[in-house]
Amino acid sequence: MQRSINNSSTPSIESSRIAASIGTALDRFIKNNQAQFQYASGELSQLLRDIALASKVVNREVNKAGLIDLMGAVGSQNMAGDEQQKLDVLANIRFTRALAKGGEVCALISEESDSFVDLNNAGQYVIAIDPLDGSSNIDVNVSIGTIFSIYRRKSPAGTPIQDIDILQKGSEQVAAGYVLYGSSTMLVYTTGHGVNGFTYEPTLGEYFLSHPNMKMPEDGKIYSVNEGSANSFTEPVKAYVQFCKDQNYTARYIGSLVADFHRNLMKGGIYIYPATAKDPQGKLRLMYECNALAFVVEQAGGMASNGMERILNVRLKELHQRTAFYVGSKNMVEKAISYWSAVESKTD
Ligand code: FDP
Repeated sequence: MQRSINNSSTPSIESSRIAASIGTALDRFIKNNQAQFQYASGELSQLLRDIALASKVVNREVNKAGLIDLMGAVGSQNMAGDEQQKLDVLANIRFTRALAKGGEVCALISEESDSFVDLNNAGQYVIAIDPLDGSSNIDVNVSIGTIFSIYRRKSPAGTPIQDIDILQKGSEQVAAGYVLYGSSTMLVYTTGHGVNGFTYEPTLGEYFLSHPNMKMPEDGKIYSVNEGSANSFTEPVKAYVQFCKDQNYTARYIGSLVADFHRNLMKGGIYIYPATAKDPQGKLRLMYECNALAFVVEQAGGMASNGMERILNVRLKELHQRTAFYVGSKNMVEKAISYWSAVESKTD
């Protein structure tokens, strides 16, 4: 008997169980959503592709770090005073090179460079990047990440870069995201229209949409803070951490910001890096760590604060400015910062 090719029992190409769809490739997703962006010129799309490409190269190097001489320190310190690891330096080179070649970026601010790096003066975008975050975890095969923030320059293209281009508030970001080099590698980003997550398929060499329109649970039961520093926490932080224990919350702290953030985004939770005696302003950097994650978390329905103020409203005075950071599920962050308001009202 001859079968008709129009037989209605024939599964459609989209829903076939024999060859399940692997999802939308990042390139296609960027192209399909380009029109959402108010400066829909394709430049931001190209910039996101450049970041994705560099992250694939870094991913390759992270994956074989134990086999070739890529582990350990290079013997120098970065601007923030952290010992630079070989992979930190290498990731910085990979991202800088990809962004320089792309031509869309006029200035790059990196954790690994003292001042901003001039790229293409005709470029419309400023990028702040932590090429490899969580460096203390590199040598021990624990998840690490890349964090990036993208701003549109304010001065006319083709003129010298000015402070107004560089020192923009987090609320002025046009896109931000992170790459997590974990049990699988993921790229998560927002352009201000929700958050989407892509998983890297190494055999195809491509990211595919795996987590569309990510939403953070409003509540959670995970708290992430380095309790080894608890003796030097301020009273409001001590009181909130005690509250978490009284609620029987689960403590989870990897010590890699991107990994801790990503887990809490998926499951609901709060990450805190408060001011401590060692780091009175907090340890994390506003420009290339906290602003990006604050933009992502707000777009996913969560919240980010320095304890007093919304992170995205904090005024930036210098490139490597540090801040205290409370980020996560909305109700949890609100609860944590309510301990600050209690202290303030007592001292009024
Ligand atoms: P690292 O110093 O290893 O680069 O960005 C700094 C950071 O890691 C974050 O990724 C991490 O969450 C935090 O510092 C860990 O700091 P502590 O070791 O002080 O907890």
